[in-house]
Amino acid sequence: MMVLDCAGKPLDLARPKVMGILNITPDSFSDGGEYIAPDKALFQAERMVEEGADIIDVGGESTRPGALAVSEQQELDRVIPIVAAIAAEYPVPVSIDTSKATVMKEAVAAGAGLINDVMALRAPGALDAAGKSLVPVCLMHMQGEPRSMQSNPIYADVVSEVRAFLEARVAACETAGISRNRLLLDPGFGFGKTLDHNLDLLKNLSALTDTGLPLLVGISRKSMIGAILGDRSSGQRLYGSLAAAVMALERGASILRVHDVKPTVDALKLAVALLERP
Ligand code: 8Y7
Repeated sequence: MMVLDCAGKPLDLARPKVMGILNITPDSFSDGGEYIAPDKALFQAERMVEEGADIIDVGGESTRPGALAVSEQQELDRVIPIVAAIAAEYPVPVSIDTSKATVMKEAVAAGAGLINDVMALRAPGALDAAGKSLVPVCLMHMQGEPRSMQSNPIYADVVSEVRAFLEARVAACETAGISRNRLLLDPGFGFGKTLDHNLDLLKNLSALTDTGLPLLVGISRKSMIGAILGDRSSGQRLYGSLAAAVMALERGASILRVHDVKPTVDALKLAVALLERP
């Protein structure tokens, strides 16, 4: 059975796992120079752990379409104290959501047990930093870059192109000395994809499982759910997100990255009870 070693904290993927999202990004009322207070972030982390989160994903750079880039120092200042505090306080692994080599290095030094990179280690120095870290790495597919990725994404066959990209990144990792047993794959819902592309990927998610690498899926509250529900705002996408999480699980997802931990844990328990029934 597949058990990942996340900096000394085991993550057993025999059963699906829930990754709770902790964004340390400026709140919308600030001028961009501020970010959420550490005590608020830690309170949210504690709440997610109590609700049954198996991993806490800490991110300091918004990857939303059109989001502004964050400087390295700004990102470090935001995330490192939070990573250190959560890693020390709770038994669950902390995941660092970053594309920057320095942030990977510093976060792992502070106790992070997993690297979650939406750039799949394509940024300068990232392959080397992740390789030296010895923690598992999630490689995500993205077409284009966050600033412009949603302007006109085009694929001949989204499923096979995402798969080919991820396989190429796995090969690049292996060449850099990162062994397969440290890697997870993610199709990157919403990253350079139209609604149709996202639906094709979810429907055919199981086409990505035969690499043998675990799949991580992030669909929680994404615009594909808002679009299907009819222009629904992000706070009104919970029930749709739960349905999508269960369908991703049925199609082979091992880790679900979500905002709403408790509802997702409940939904996945029901799905597991059915899926494990002979
Ligand atoms: C994903 C992600 C985001 C995802 C992985 C959002 C950081 C956008 N989405 N990481 N990050 N997979 N692995 O809506 O789908 O949460 S940010």
